[in-house]
Amino acid sequence: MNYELRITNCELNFGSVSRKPRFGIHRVSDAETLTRFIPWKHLRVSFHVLLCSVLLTFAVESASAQQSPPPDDDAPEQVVHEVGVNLLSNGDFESADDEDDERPAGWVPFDGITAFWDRENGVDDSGCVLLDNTPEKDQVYEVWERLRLDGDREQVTDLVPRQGTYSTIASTYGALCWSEYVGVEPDATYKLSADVKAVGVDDPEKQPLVMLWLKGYIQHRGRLRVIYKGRKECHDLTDEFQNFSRIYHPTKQTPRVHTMRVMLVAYFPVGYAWVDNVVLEKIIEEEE
Ligand SMILES: [Ca+2]
Repeated sequence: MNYELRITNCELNFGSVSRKPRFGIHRVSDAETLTRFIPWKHLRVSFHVLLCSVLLTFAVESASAQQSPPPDDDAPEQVVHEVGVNLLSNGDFESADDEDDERPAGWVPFDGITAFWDRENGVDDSGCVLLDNTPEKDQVYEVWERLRLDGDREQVTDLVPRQGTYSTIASTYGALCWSEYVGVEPDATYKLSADVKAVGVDDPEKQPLVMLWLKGYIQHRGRLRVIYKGRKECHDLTDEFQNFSRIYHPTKQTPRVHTMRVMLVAYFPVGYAWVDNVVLEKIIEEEE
């Protein structure tokens, strides 16, 4: 049991997105966030709960380590990728979905409150994704809950007035979006890169922290479960695009991973971020 896997399976539970954050333990879902972005006032109030959660998690992990791993009940056929080919079909956000020309192809439909298809502020005035972490978090939770229940993804136009820096979604989950799923080639090395720019709202010198996540999944009991994740933190952003990249080994420590996807997130500080030319490609890693 390696440390990264333990962290993957030990997350603070924010429960239903319609409620305020609360602490606990849960299996990883796509709604997790980093503990470091939880407001400190919540951490202080709930420290004893957090401590109990961590202790309980280690107990659970120790117990589960004694057992055989859960079966991968519907693993797809193994894939083989060509080196240097972008595995994301619309990483440059230029193509519209076949069934809805108001949203880009190749990406999980954006939530319409923290993520938007911006068709003119990408590289060379092209299309990109705009991540806006300025909305009030309680309103975002309501929208996400509505999306979960009925899939309504209309753009939210009646934003409630912002109460302050720490009442925004920037202070908890951040603004986010997901790519389509892509098969994973066993033992392959991947590079994820993107062009990123951002502007701060409360302080022009403090731009949102953008992260390029790669998440790896297994199929278990009829649903995909995250057992691998890694991120590239994009610091020192400006209003000019910069390219960021990181190398990932999704099956090195978690060999059962067979599916992956990209998650783009704009965390605190409060502001706007634009991401374009997202490239996920198999590479041949040079030996040092
Ligand atoms: Ca573009």
